[in-house]
Amino acid sequence: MFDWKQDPHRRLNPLTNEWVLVSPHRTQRPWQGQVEESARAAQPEYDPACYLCPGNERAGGAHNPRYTSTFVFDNDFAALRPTTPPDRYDESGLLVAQGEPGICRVACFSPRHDLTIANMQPAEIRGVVDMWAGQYAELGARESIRHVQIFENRGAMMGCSNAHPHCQIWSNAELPNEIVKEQTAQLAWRAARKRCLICDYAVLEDSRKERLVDENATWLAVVPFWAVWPFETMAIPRRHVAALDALDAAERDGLADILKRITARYDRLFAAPFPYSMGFHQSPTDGEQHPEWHLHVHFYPPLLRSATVRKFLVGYEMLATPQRDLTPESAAERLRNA
Ligand code: H2U
Ligand code: ZN
Repeated sequence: MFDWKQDPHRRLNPLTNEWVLVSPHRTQRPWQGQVEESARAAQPEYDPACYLCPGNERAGGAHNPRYTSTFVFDNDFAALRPTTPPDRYDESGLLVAQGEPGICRVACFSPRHDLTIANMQPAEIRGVVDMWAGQYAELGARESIRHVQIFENRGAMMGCSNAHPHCQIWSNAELPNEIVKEQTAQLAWRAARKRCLICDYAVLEDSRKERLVDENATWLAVVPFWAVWPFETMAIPRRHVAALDALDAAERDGLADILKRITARYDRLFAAPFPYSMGFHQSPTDGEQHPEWHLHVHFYPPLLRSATVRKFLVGYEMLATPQRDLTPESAAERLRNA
């Protein structure tokens, strides 16, 4: 048997059936790569130039209400439009395209421009959880919407254009690539073993502890065994629950708590605001029963070794398979200690 801490090996992501190459011996390699600008200056509580702050004007002339908790609006530059005809084009099976109708929204977490999940109060984050659950239920109830993707880009490094705490919600009729992969894997696991893949995984990680980052009574957070990004994490509800709107009150508080714990650990890791893309994977809203689906959260942060040095998915990773040097076990240990 190879040595996990020394020998190059590949690990399977059972949710996507894709492999990641792990090269632990390379963590000693000298580095002469990119050095970027460090942490951004502190933000004001209210920014008159921010298109998300209460009362301010957005592109196109709409004015935000003087909201006091969360605030959701249709994206003024929506990537999807509800009126697009869903026609299919197919030329020899080589030029295949399909019209994609959908609805895109932006959701502010707080009227305060300077807050992030890590420094919001638990009760405020609980309000955000309820907003997410409500958006999933409301958009998902529409005939034309079979998938609702809630995601947050945080930090300029992840292409986020505005520091005001917010997320995006893209909803549409066809299942996106990552959802198709995860649904296929969860269906196959259930068919073969009569159990849920993510329930089984959560029990295993809870007993091993070495990849556990944090936990509470209803949720746990791990660096997945198959993580691609150096400090990638996944938050999983302990109970088998398919989507946000099915979480009970204790689980909603638990989600607010685990998100605060994860993001606070991230910010402490390199003593700087930690950029990431995060989002929920949950049951499609296609009107079918989905007993195979287990709600979870993915955090994909780009940072590798400091607040300024990020991991790039280039070269071998673009052409062959993702690769990492730092083991998921070492990453989890560093996050536990942060
Ligand atoms: P980011 O979180 O990726 O920076 O996105 C902010 C979103 O806000 C982006 O999708 C939208 C952009 O289209 N937006 C508006 O809807 N109205 C505005 O006035 C500016 C930005
Ligand atoms: Zn703002």
